[in-house]
Amino acid sequence: MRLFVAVNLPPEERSAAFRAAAPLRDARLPVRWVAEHGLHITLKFLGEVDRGLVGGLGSALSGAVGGARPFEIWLGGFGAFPSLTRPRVLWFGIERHPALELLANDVEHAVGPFGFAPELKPFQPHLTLGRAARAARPSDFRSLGTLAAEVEYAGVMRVESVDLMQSTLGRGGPAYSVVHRAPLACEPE
Ligand code: 2AM
Repeated sequence: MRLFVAVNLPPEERSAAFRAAAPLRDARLPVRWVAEHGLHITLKFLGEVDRGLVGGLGSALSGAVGGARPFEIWLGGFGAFPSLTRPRVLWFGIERHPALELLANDVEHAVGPFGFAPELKPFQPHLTLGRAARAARPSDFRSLGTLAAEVEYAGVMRVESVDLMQSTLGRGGPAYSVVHRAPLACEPE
């Protein structure tokens, strides 16, 4: 099964982010847009994983993040990887927050013993809104700078859990489901 580790948004915030990205979707760019329910912050992509590892991965994640306190992060700002002029991934940004960096680090340590190598690239938290079509050319995105200026979004959310997610690829795009929820420490100090 295809797995990844993510922070999911509360439904109201997910909806607000999706609505804020409407001017981009309306512009008919050669982009495969992520459906509202598919918006999430990826902490670690695991890829194809043996089903037998799910229980162990879930326990390891719970153990790794269970000591962290819930915290709030700000979302907003539109951008693209690698750039707005040659976009492959279009996103809303996530405030750089030490607690989120630590959480991503905890996740790396939790999954490492299962054979998942740490990311070589620095963690750049983002909310993927869409991915450029394979055949898209840079000239298709000439309007993106102007459009970006029209997009207004500033959100805030509380990070209370880390989720082990399954991605099932289908014709209408991937469907995501939570296979294990690892809550951050909820009890008062
Ligand atoms: P993204 O948020 O940066 O787009 C589920 O497929 C998630 O795993 C996606 O949201 C994507 O993160 C990430 N992902 C998918 N395929 C990947 C790959 N081959 N390498 C790294 N991350 C991937």
